Amino acid sequence: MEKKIILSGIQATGVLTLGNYLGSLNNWVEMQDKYDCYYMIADLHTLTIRKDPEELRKNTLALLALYVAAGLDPEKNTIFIQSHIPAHPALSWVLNCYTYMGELNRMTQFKDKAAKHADNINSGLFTYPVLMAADILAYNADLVPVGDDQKQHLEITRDIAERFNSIYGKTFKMPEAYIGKVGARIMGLQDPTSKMSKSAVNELDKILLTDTPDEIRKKFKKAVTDSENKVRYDKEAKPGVSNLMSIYGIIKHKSMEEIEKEFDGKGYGDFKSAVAEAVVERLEPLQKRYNELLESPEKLRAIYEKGDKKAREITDKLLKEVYKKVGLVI
Ligand code: ATP
Ligand code: LTN
Repeated sequence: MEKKIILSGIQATGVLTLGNYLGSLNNWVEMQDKYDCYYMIADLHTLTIRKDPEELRKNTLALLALYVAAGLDPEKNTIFIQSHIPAHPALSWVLNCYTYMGELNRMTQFKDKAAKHADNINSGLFTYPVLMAADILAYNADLVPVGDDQKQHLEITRDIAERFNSIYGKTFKMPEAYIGKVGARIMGLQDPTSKMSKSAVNELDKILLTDTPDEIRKKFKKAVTDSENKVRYDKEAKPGVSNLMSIYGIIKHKSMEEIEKEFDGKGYGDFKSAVAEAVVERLEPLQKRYNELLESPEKLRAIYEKGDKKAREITDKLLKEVYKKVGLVI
């Protein structure tokens, strides 16, 4: 039987957080044996927010290094850079003409980002989901592993695909979001009612994948909990503790009940240090590989060049089919 196709990507906006890792990258690693996987660095999407050019270039290669350091095997997965594949923006243009302003107006990420960057509400920010739809549809992806916050973008991708298919006959496969049961939304350590985000201003709110063991310990020690001093999962009443339990559960492959049992009779101090140690232990080998890879840019180049080539072959074919269907001379 043919393997199902997976596609996903992350923007090159800076160092990833533990939320990005547990919500997406970690799931990708677990999928690499079972599926035909395409993982890209979404550098074109990053242009929607103004960035220093040198910083963007650096972030792009750093993110690639992080993909590999997190466990994505370049031999098993197609790892590539979005801007190196001309079919993405080309298909995105066509799809723009099959997407309504009203649909884009409903996107919560657009509203959030527009509010955060009121001085630069550019049309790229508005049509961001269409480029994302092109990323996905260009590979006939079956599944798209993302965190819960990207669900709406998957829905609009399906709407666009369905609209196009109903006009021109079956062209695109209907993709589905693949959202991990746990870790879909890791919350901030200081504000456990909103998601941990790499752009958070409060450094204590987020664990960066490049944090040192001491920084990680310090941040968990200061994580907001409650006054009950009992390790019990209750997302509404105990958002802080429940978030720490989710983090611990994913890393240790334990259910919430098992964690409650493990820390029965113990206070938050013990629990927090156990969570911190689990995270440190998980991130240490990742950081070592990451630093090694950053030292060898030629290795990184070889990885993306190989991925780019395969991605180009696949998408060129699909783009031609789309051009033909809409009436362009090919
Ligand atoms: P920014 O702060 O710049 O908006 P971000 O931290 O929200 O960035 P993205 O680049 O938008 O990160 O997302 C990368 C991937 O990580 C996506 O699949 C997203 O769903 C996932 N993700 C982001 N934040 C979390 C989180 N707190 N918990 C789980 N998954 C997350
Ligand atoms: N919008 C996503 C990044 C992204 C993506 C994609 C994810 C761009 N293109 C295609 C999955 C599939 C984000 O902000 N995390």
